[in-house]
Amino acid sequence: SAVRTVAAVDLGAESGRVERADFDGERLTVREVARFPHTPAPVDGLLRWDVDLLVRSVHDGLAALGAETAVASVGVDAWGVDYGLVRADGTLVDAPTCYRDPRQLAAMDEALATVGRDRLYRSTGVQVNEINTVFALVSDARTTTRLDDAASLLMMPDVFHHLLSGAGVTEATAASTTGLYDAAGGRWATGLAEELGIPTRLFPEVVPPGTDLGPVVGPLADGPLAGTRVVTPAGHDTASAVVATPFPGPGALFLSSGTWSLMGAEVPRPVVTDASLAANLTNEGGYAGTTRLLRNVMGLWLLQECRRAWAARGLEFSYADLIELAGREPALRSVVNPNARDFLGRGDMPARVQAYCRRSGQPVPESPAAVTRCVVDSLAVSYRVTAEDIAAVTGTTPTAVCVTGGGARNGLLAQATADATGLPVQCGPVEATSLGNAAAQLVALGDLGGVADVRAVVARTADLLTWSPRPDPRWEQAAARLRELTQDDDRER
Ligand code: LFR
Repeated sequence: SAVRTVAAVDLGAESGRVERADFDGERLTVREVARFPHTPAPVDGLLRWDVDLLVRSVHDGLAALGAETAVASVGVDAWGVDYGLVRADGTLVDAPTCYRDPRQLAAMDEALATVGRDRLYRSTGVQVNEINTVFALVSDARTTTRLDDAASLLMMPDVFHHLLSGAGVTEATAASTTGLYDAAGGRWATGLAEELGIPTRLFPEVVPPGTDLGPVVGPLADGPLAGTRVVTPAGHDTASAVVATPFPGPGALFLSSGTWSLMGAEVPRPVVTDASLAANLTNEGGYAGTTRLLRNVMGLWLLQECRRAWAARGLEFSYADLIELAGREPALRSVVNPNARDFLGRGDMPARVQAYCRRSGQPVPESPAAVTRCVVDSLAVSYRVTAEDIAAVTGTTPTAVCVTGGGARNGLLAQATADATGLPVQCGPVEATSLGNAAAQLVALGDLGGVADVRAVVARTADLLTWSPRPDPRWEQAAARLRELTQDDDRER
């Protein structure tokens, strides 16, 4: 049968990709056309993304794909929370800032002092997290003039959809990461914004994933992408990953594992209760009106930053090397709270892990192997605690964990996750985000029926590997230790 080709642009915090997605009616495959590492750097006092590099790379990747085949549509997903400020004439005010700027910590504390945790949570359903857009905007409003010139705010995927189609709208899953969008009400939390001094004129119209934003415009329209539509997928990368997560059955949790580990349950509507507030579980928008009830766990960022620090000292390790070395270390000597503020910013990560262990009276991991083991164990224990919290908040016992993204390749972490949670851990596909992005476009084009169809196709196409839990009471003790450490960390704020 005829093959349909769409372009999935997936922008992660470490690298961006332009993927060619082909659907032949049976199988959905993606192939990388272009990949471009990128990194934020300080400009004019703020940590910012290299948006020019991203724009150029997306353009070149799409041009290359268009030169090789007809592309029915293009859609962009990206990491959450960051945004571009757009002037009335459609140009960006300046380069988008990065959520790892330390300014966000002070802004969060200010917002907590102004309106309180309860108000922040209950008006949006979003966990109170330093990285949220709301805190960047509080900082913008109080310490800069960058909002003065801005007519609207577009989330990162929308910035690219805007360039490609001219449409100045925000896609709902991306909006749901801001901490300024009322998940249950399906509208911007304008009252909260006003109390925080954030101008509500910035909030654009919100559209659901799968919206056709029009034809490609500009230089690409005159050549390789003539006739190509711009169709927004679930713009938040994690939401796209969940679209293409092949859940083996009811009660399975997703775990999108990349720079961050996003672990949660797909639920029909937001859960905003005393228990979810206490657990600080977030309600992010999902595909087709679903809610992703999840926790952000700091994720492989910890290892990415360790690798950067070791490389700076002349020690080059691949992930495979580190995993292999760590596998020979004894498990569970020390655990850290991956979500401690200590680890959010950039800088010498091994030293921060060691300092945390020392401060909390645990053995200090010295070698790269021991530090990696500590990180892997800490992530696995965090997944256990998260699974327990989700079970408590939803009243549903989890049945499996489905790992997608680059972390699905990490066998040591997968086995540790199975052992820690006591659940089977299904790994794959690694490219879930791009697959989910492409699939939402294919549904909009009428080639796929809906999310159940998508997951059946993905399950059929992907190589999935399942890890079985090995009972070991030490994980339960480690979970108790992590809960204590987390309480201490929160108290110190
Ligand atoms: C994953 C992700 C997370 C979001 C974090 C910051 O790439 O989008 O879901 O919380 O990055 O944007």
